[in-house]
Amino acid sequence: MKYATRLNSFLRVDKDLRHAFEAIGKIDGVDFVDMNYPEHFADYSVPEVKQMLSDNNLRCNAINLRFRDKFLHGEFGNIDRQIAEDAITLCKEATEVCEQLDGSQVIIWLGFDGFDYSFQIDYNEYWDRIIYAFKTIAAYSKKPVSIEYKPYEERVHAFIDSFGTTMTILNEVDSDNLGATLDFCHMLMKKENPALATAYLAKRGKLFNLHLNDGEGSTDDGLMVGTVNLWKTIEVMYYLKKYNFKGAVYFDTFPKREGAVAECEANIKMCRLIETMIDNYGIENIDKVVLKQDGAAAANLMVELIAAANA
Ligand SMILES: [Mn+2]
Repeated sequence: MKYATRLNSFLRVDKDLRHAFEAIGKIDGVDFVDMNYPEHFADYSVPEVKQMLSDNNLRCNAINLRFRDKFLHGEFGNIDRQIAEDAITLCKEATEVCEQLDGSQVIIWLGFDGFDYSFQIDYNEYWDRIIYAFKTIAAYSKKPVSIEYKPYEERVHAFIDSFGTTMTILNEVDSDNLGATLDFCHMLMKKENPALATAYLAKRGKLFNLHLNDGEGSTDDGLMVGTVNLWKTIEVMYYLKKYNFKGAVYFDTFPKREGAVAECEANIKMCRLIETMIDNYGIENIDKVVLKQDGAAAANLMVELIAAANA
């Protein structure tokens, strides 16, 4: 499995991108970084970023859209049509930057598209504008584009709030260039079982990216991988391996009090342990248990997986 890490974890104290790349470049097991657009391109040009990545043996994974305050009332669904068009333009620019950096894809999380009150938006009108935007961007982009959903935060209700809404949009846009990015914490917030969406999308080649982290489920805690919902994390990893996920798994964790390097290394250590567990036990052997639809057999599998970690 390939791993990517979160740049902002390393920019918390020292804001210089160059130093962040140097620190990440030294971490064993992380070869990719995700970058935010336009946020991470304020101090260095795209060619300079490209050079710094290569100097540190790093590759660009995804370019993540970050919409600023101007989009407070919505991105693609903004009542001001010019602002909605500007949101699309920003996405188009991000796809060009992704191309120049040879990144894997562009991820669009619409933090402001949504509503806070009943009767605040016309859902069908809003829906059509979201579809129009994704159709436009997917057709324009030479790189794959994916939707990252989150049920709430910044809005009380995000418009694209769930696996179901995301899938309905993907089906309606119907572009090979458009897929989904799953975020483990976001799925917990929605009370979804992360492995279900992972299995469905990975089997169909629509899982463009996976954000691993952990949390208690109420908010986007960004805790280290596997520290709260270990079995759900192992189940997700099983489906990634079963369906041969080719992307880089991204650590979307937020070290607030921990050192960024130590926190990233803990994520890698946890992921490697999970990989060892699954590889030693064998995907086919897990398949056999899963096909039984037997709760006790599932519990026994968990005991055996613990033993398999040290086999
Ligand atoms: Mn995320």
